[in-house]
Amino acid sequence: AVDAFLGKWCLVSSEGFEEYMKELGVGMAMRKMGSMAKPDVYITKDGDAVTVKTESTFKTSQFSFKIGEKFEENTLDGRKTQTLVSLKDDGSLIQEQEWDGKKTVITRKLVNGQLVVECDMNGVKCVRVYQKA
Ligand code: DKA
Repeated sequence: AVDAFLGKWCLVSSEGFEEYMKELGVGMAMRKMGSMAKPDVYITKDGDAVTVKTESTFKTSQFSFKIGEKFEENTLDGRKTQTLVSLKDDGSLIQEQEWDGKKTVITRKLVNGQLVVECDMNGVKCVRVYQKA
């Protein structure tokens, strides 16, 4: 279930994020702020609705979803995407965002008690690790 993901998470490492943002089409000014930000991520659940809130000095935003139900997401960088989140058998959460004929996939999994976020856009990958607060 999604329960293992619930809680407050703090970014501890990030690799390839600048390149990933570039591939997404994020402009230079926002890439700079995105690279510097050390966000806290709050994952909460209310019934079967899950909310992921990302809080940083630069920007705070959140999205809510139900597993397997498509929704419209407004991303941190201002894209409006059709998003589907699914839960794989191995326990990882797969977030697929589609917009303008483009697609990116964000995978969240728990590894040794840390939240590992892997982003992939056209094969350009980024890995961000969060520690439980
Ligand atoms: C994360 O949760 C990364 C999620 C991807 C964000 C993409 C756009 C950010 C632009 C500032 O750590």
